[in-house]
Amino acid sequence: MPFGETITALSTPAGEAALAVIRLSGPDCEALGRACFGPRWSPVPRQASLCSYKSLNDNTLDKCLALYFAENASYTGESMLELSLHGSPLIVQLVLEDLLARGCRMAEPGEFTKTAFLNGKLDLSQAEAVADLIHARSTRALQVAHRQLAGAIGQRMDAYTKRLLRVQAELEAYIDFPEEDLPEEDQAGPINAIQTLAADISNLIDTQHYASLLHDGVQTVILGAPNAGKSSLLNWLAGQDRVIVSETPGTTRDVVAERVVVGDFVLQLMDTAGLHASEDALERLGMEKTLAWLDRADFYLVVLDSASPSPTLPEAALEKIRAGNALVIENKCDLPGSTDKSDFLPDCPHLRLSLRTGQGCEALRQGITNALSAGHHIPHEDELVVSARHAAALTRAIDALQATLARLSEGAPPELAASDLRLAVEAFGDVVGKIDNEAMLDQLFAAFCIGK
Ligand SMILES: Nc1nc2c(ncn2[C@@H]2O[C@H](COP(=O)(O)OP(=O)(O)OP(=O)(O)O)[C@@H](O)[C@H]2O)c(=O)[nH]1
Ligand SMILES: [Mg+2]
Repeated sequence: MPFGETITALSTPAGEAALAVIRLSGPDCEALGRACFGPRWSPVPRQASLCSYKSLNDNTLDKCLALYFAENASYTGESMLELSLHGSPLIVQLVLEDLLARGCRMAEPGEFTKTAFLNGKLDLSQAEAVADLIHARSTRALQVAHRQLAGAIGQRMDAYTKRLLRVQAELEAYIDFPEEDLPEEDQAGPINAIQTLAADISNLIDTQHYASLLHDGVQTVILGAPNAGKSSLLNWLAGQDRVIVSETPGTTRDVVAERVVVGDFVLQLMDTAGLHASEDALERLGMEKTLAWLDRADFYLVVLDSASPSPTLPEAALEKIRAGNALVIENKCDLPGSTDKSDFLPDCPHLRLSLRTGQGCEALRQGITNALSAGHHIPHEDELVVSARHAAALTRAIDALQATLARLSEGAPPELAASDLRLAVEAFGDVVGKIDNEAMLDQLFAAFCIGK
């Protein structure tokens, strides 16, 4: 197998398209190119050349553009070849079959990026950013992923490590100069430095919730009494007639989900069955589902019919709404009997509008963004945002810093206190992937798509 160490995969979506890109990475991409395009092919790195792809049995499979990357100057760090073929599923299949016949191996999901990580081209937080970039659904999510891909998290971990090493050096100085010889303000130095560092790390950990809102979307439950206009709200936000709207109360019985983008947020909207006292078994099942969804929600849109008396929602639901983040929509303000409902859930922001006439609806998107921004810690654009995995490692760092502080306050010898700091440095290393656990790496990269 001459090209046994070369991996390959289709890097564009399967199916008919204008173009299809097949990627190859391995030590012998230049020789492989010559085998497929003819012995005279001599690529200039990063310059496309028009080539005829000939299979092992000498059939021309396609005319394609070949882009060659030299070892150490490519995404993976190995030599690489990218073939832009005509986007025919048959051509793709024949070319891949031919590459496998020449000894190449199909890449695992995320294997190109994993190779880049293993060759030191990306740290782990940057590799994760590649997946985030591909899956980003809002411009803010893109911005966060771009920043992470540029290495911002790695730089922050380096800065934290430097701060810790300074503290460690100061503590080691105490080993040489016994405590009683040092002025008090010098003893306070390392303690203050550790406390400030712990506070900085804790602020960074707080951004993980926002990261999950960005990546998984804001789980948003639309709830209220039957007929209030919940399904009308979902349709308005989705910009289409996604769910049935009718004057019959109890129209919606199942939970219907729809993803919409509102400002910087992606909302996973859940339209639910109306909440009220009902003897109907099917309706009661629907309501049980609604209540179960409330536990998993990040945000509540409570819809009221402002022309009817305020609804009696189950106390369990009201408790969750009060403790959470909600916006009350006083709908049907076009009806003559409509009255102000600001005394219902008075601590939540309210909007008065009509989903039928559109009156007041222009404020809806901004109202949702405002309510979400008020209820969640939204990092400033310049702030770093970390994932749950990063936050878990950073929490270990904080634990180590607290342990150091405790030892220092107990008057333990400085060398003992300094030894805990090493654990914090290791935790910073875990964030950027100085990880030697093969199983964990496999799990991380398995979440990528094939060809990335
Ligand atoms: N006048 C008026 N009618 C509205 C407004 N919004 C919705 N409706 C009407 O109210 C009725 C119920 O609307 P839906 O959106 O189906 O209400 P729902 O809360 O989903 O109802 P259920 O699924 O049965 O719980 C429909 O006939 C809508 O056309 C509004 O702003 N003004
Ligand atoms: Mg409905």
